[in-house]
Amino acid sequence: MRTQVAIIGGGPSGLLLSQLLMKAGISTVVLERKSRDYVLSRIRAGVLEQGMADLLREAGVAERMEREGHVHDGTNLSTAHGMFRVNFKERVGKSVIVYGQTEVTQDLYEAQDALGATIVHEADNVALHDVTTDKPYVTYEKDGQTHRLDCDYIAGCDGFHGVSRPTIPAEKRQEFERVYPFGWLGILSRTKPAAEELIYANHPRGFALASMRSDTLSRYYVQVPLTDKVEQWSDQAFWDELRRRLPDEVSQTMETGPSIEKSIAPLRSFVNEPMQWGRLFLVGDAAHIVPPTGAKGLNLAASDVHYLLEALKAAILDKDAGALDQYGPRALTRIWAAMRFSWWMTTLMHRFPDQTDFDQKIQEAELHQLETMESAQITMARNYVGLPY
Ligand code: RFL
Ligand code: PHB
Repeated sequence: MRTQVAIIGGGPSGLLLSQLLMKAGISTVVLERKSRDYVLSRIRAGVLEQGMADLLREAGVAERMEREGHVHDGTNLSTAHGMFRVNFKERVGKSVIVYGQTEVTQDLYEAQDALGATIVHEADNVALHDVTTDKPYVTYEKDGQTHRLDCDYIAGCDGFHGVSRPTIPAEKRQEFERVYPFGWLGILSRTKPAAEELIYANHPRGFALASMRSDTLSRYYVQVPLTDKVEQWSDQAFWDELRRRLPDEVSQTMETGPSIEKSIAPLRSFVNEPMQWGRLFLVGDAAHIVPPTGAKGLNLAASDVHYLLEALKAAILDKDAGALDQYGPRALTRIWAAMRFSWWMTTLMHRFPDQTDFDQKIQEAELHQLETMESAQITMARNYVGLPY
């Protein structure tokens, strides 16, 4: 088989890139390790920046998002002294859209089907070859047979645990990492959301987040020690803990019910540099991870897709190969800004096991600034709604 761009990974990065390239007249093949049902069963991000929403519009996959997504003009922050709101619309004139990653992925699959895309699911032992030559190729196994895919370029969209990043020799790349000493226990439930907008809560017992997917589907998280196992947490124990950490007025009226999904995610900040190795380009979680506080992961994957799309179009359609070298540096500037914001918001909102009384006071002072200082709110709002591409 031969294609112009081989895409490793059929998550949101891979599918969005494939969709946009195909619309530009560039051929793609997507190789995904899991089944389609498995990919669509993953519950992940829920908040889309305007830049990502615009990219979905450009890709022709925004119809359901426009219909079912909810525009949020601000967010709530809860502290020991009560709750306050940062009004994004008022501070920076922009909003975010609450629409699940699972829905985005579903919409992308349907759009790809409509374009007749080639997406190989359950592709095992994907391996990248000759990526520093002008004739790279990919091999994989499917139904017990080995296949070869020849291509001009490879996009590594295979997430944090994929094969693309380790294809770059260890001595040719650098990893920047911070691992946080806690995780997020999350549940999805068929209940009315606790509030109209998200609530990020800083509480002495630990962080909590009240989020949602729709008017009838809620997503909640509580900070837990890394040693906790999901089996230890009954639904009742989760709701009790969440209630303790959210403001009383919210806890008292909050609807609870059986969880549809429950899982623990570790928190980490991670960047791999460079993002390009010969004709291989890393995109999304394959190149970087942010802690979910701040909702930047999926949105960063989208901005990577935008930069790589521009570079591949210039190289393939306009024969401007130099544009490809600009992909990594352009993407990384935005990635590090989002790294800083996600790290800041994680540090501001969580209880750290080794937090001293001094650290605690600084956290409180910073929250107070955010509550009372317009310039602090502008900075937060500008980052939360997404920096320009
Ligand atoms: P993905 O989604 O991990 O997709 C990678 C795909 O590659 C496949 N794959 C392989 N395929 C072939 N061969 C191999 N060897 C392969 N290895 C892996 C995988 O099966 C998979 O299908 O990466 P992608 O596309 O870069 O997308 C990134 C986003 O998924 C991620 O950044 C976000 O989910 C992060 N995130 C959030 N981001 C936001 O912008 N807003 C949020 O509100 C938000 N909340 C979250 C989140 C992530 C979370 N978890 C569980 C990590 C909340 C949580 C709890
Ligand atoms: C979510 O709804 O899953 C979500 C929302 C905001 C975040 C993280 C996760 O910061």
